[in-house]
Amino acid sequence: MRAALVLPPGATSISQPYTSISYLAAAAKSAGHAVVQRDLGIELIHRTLAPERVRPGLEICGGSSAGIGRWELERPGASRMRRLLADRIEGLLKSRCPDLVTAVARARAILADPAVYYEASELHWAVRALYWTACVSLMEHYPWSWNTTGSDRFSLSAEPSLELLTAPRPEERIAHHAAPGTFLGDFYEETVLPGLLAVAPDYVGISLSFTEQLLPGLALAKAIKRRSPGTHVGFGGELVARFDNDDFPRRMLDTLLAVGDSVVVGEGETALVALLEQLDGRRDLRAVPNLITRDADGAIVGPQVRCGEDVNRWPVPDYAGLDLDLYLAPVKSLALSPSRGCYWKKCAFCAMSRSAGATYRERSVERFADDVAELVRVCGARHFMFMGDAITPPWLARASAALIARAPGIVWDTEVRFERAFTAGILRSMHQAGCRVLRFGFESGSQRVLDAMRKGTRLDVVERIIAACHDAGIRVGLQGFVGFPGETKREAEATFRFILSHRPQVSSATMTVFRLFQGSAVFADPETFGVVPLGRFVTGGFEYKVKRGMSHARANAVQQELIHRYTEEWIDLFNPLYNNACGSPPTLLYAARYGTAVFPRSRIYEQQARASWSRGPGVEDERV
Ligand code: B12
Ligand code: SF4
Repeated sequence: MRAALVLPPGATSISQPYTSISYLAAAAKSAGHAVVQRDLGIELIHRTLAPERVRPGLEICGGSSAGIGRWELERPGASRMRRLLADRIEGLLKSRCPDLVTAVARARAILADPAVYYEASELHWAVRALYWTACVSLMEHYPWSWNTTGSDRFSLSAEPSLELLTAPRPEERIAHHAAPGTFLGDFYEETVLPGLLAVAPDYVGISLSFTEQLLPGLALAKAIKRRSPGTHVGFGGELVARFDNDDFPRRMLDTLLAVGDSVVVGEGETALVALLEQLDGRRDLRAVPNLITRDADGAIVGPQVRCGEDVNRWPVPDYAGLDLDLYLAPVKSLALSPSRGCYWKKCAFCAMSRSAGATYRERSVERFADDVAELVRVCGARHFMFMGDAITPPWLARASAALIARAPGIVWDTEVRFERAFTAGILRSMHQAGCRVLRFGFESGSQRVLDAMRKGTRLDVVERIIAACHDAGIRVGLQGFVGFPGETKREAEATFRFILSHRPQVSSATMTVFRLFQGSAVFADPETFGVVPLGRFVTGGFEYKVKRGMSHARANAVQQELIHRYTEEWIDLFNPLYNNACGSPPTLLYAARYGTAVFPRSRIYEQQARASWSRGPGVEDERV
């Protein structure tokens, strides 16, 4: 069978591919199928930055703020953002480049240059140049726009996808966006379908992980079906796994199965291989685990069998099947998933990965080290992000020994809990094996709040591990948030003070605001946590009221107030471009270069951050 596996546009790192389709491709190939992979996210970014697509946007701008003002008259409601775009373009070009087309070329050169990349202001300018130029290019396609949190990830606006969740006739919208003459329709028709359909795939699998990919993924399915009605189009991924589990978006399954033919909910390797076998033979789709489809009468059926993966069964992910030269970084970095599921599972705010399910599984350290060695050999990568919900210290200790023996000279980062088992000795051997950054689910600097969250960590242990990481040469990133139900402003302040008082051992941090997620313990048992759900879905969670502590709005305001108050102390901890509290290739590359030393500071970033934070709540200026 011939299969094509696709990451639709919507949520894309410019420096590295997302994992899912390369895992699936490896499994399908090992079962004898031919597979092509496409990351349409990075392809769309390149298309958007092409000179012929930047120019119409520039014409709308008239190259000046006044021009943007004229454009805005015809599209009310976005004036602040358009003004900002004009300012940003002027700021971007000032004394650097004559025009945006030159700016893009220069930015690409910086991102490919193994020396200049490590000058923080240059890196920052290059990523901003691409981002703001991509925004200009999209002006003629309003309301499509790019968002970024200032990192290396460019996301398409989530609103069109979110609106689809509640739209009365979602299929009409999908058909509209799939049609030639529209932003996505033209991209698919001109850039995607010719190559994709040239291989005459029997099956096209579309991977949906993030909300922003929903409408683009469905429009792609529609466009494929229009050109090739006989091709089986299937969906899978973390986002659709949520549609299966939660009552609210389950109705989206109707839409997925109106546009495509099947949906895999949960892990996909066994399901994909079984599906390809059935499409090639008896076509009994009921035999395919984790698969939802329609029966002959059009009723939604399945999955009849559920299947979690034996993570040792499948070969190394097939990254060589992607065009890795499309990513914009001086070295290749790849993400690997050493474990699936979470072994702790108790944090009350967390809606763990749906596709991986509740069972924690680890790949054997020998196989994992061989995977890494293979990717070094085949793809020339030396930088790796080990991704999962949480990985245990004993596995990391054993994996370090295996990596030292089988894949010397690599560098990596990963995401962990503050476990007592992280001894100085384990951390030193992890560093020896190439670990340069650990990202911790820190959450709060108040022991009472940690206990209320059922986090299972102790601040004295946190302090010991932070110091031991620093001594071992490993950078520490803390992920925290304010506004857990019942939390007071004083407790939120304690979190900020904890982080700031542990510098320089803590080299970066993120501080978000609590969201009520379906699938979390707070959502399941609101009474216990003093929460009253209001039932309305908003971006990233559900609306709620609290019986005590800070409301969501108050938590937002407190978060902004504290960031504002501590701007100077916070500023280099918080740079989203190389913030090691979130996984990002620039961070790992910088950590590999600079170790635990303070990263070079980016003047451009700091000016922007001071300006936006001093404006107070509503730090929106990276969103156009
Ligand atoms: C790694 C990771 C990232 C990395 C990605 C880096 C990279 N290059 O890959 C980074 C740090 C960039 C990231 C960012 C974010 N992430 Co993230 N991330 C993860 C994480 C920890 C692992 C993902 C992974 O690699 N899994 C391994 C792969 C193999 O699994 P998979 O993608 O689920 O694919 C399997 C199945 O789903 C299925 N499948 C997938 N696609 C398809 C397609 C077909 C056709 C079929 C048949 C099957 C199938 O088969 C696959 C193999 O079994 C997950 C949590 C988790 N454990 O999954 C969160 C997770 C995906 N992230 C999440 C979120 C919220 C984010 C952010 C929005 C966070 C933020 N606030 O900034 C941003 C997104 C920014 C953006 N819009 O671009 C959520 C998504 C929730 C949702 N969809 O509603 C998750 C689930 C975490 C969580 N529990 O909240 N993330
Ligand atoms: S926050 Fe992390 S450690 Fe806690 S339950 Fe969720 S995935 Fe597991």
